[in-house]
Amino acid sequence: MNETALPNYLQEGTSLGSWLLTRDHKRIALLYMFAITFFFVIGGIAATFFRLELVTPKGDLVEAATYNRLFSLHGIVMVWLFLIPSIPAVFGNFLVPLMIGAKDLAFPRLNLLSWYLFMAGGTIIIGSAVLGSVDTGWTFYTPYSSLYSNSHVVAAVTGVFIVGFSSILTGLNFIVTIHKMRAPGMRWGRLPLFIWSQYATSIINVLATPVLAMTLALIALENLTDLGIFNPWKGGDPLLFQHLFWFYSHPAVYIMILPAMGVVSEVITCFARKRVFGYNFIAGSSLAIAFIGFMVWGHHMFVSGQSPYAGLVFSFLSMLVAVPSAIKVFNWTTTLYQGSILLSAPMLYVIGFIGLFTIGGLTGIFVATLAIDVHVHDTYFVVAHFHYIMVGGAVMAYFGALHFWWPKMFGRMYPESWARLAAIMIFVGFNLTFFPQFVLGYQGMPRRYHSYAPEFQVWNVLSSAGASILAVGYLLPFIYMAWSWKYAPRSGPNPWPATGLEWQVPSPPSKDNFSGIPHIEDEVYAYDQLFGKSDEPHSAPS
Ligand code: HEM
Ligand SMILES: [Cu+2]
Repeated sequence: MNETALPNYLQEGTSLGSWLLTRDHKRIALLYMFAITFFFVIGGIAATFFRLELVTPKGDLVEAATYNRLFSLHGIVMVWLFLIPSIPAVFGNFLVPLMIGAKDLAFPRLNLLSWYLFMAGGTIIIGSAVLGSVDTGWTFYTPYSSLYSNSHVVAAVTGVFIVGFSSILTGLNFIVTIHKMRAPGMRWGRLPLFIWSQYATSIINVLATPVLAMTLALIALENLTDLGIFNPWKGGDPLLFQHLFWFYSHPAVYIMILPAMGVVSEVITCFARKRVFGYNFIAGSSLAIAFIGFMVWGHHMFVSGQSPYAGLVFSFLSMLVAVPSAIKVFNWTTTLYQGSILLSAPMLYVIGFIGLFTIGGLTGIFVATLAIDVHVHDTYFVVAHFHYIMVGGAVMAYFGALHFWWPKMFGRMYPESWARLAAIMIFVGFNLTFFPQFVLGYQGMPRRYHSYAPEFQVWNVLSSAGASILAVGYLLPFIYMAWSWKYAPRSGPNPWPATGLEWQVPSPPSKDNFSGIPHIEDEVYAYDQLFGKSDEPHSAPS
């Protein structure tokens, strides 16, 4: 059958019902995209307020109590309503079936249920914010969250609890799909690296998220009843909370970064016009990260009163988790070596990712060093570290993915020069916002205060100025992507061109993705076939 004759997935019904009751993984991906974009804006607005507050040392814009609520809202929304779902729920949903040659995910109804759970949890979290929000920070540390906080802790943890089930179900769906629904010839060794990253992420989602759910349920129970799990007066242990929380939340940082790494592997090999270097190592390191990531949670508790011996062990184990990350960075760099590199918009985001993620990872080693962390714990140094990874890394890769697969999702290109401008603004704005925070932290400025000593002002003004550039950088894609949706030129099935099954079907794809069952004969990333180049290390660059 002629595939171009089939209506594409966007044309299969335009009514609201056809969207809200859809079981098509591609439409569910778009539902997630709208939702997380909305939440990204909410998180961004909260950040705008506290960056404005921090322009001057005095607390003149908002009161201390409001400030606490703003950064808590920012953290909760950005972590659970944007970063955790971002790449898996949008691009994982859209691409997993397309990349492995399947018609849909294994459980399409469950997939739709995941989205509804996500929306229900998100609504409760935003509802708790409207009622007055929480002031505990995104980490909900006890005993503050269970004994003293008079904010809406129960509502907020209930929201996060529900959102967690959406992650678990999506993870389960991906694992079964990747095991059971690969097209004939799609061996494990031919899976795109994006699929390997989704697979590793899903394992973490399924194993770690239930621990978070249980912990949050205990917080809610302790708030509502006389339970004494975390309450020291009743024989409970407040530190138990930190153990349980970080047992999920350290692996959770890999839920955010592994999918981003998958995007980087896809984009870099396409725009270097070369087969990715060290396929087995990149795939294996994703699994290694997922595994070792479960053994390092205690590095968040070096100064909590945990035994120094435990601290030593956690410090050592944390160094180990940096190894598979470094393996990836080396392999990506080697992929670039002697490639014919094209600096298109997706590639700019991805190169930005590599630089910023490396800074984030290296400073991770600083904070994982027990003796250093005693000094920089709870300072802006930590804030800078994790933003380099979560914003410089995960958000950068989300935008890279958006620009790379946009033509596939909507069948249209976007204005390339605007897209490059946005990428550069985001890179510059990001560094100006967060690099000063390394200096501030090193100088001893603590995190989570609405006022500070006057000598810290210069770096804070720089940071707020950078945040303004960053905000404009993020706004630009909203505008030109919205424009592109209706007015931009059509893109054709494979605009870059790239290898991979998703690029062999029309853009946008039809509802069932493929008109028959595809049979895979090519090895993965056969860019040397596509561009007629050899993979020899000393071949002349063309
Ligand atoms: C190279 C591997 C990494 C190492 C060795 C590392 C190490 C650490 C350590 C020791 C801390 C605690 C610092 C403190 O509280 O004093 C920390 C904080 C943090 N890291 Fe990393 N990290 C790494 C990668 C990542 C990644 C990939 C992410 C996210 C995608 C991430 C996100 C965070 C977050 C969110 C916090 C702060 C949590 C909070 O207190 O709010 N880190 N990191
Ligand atoms: Cu950690």
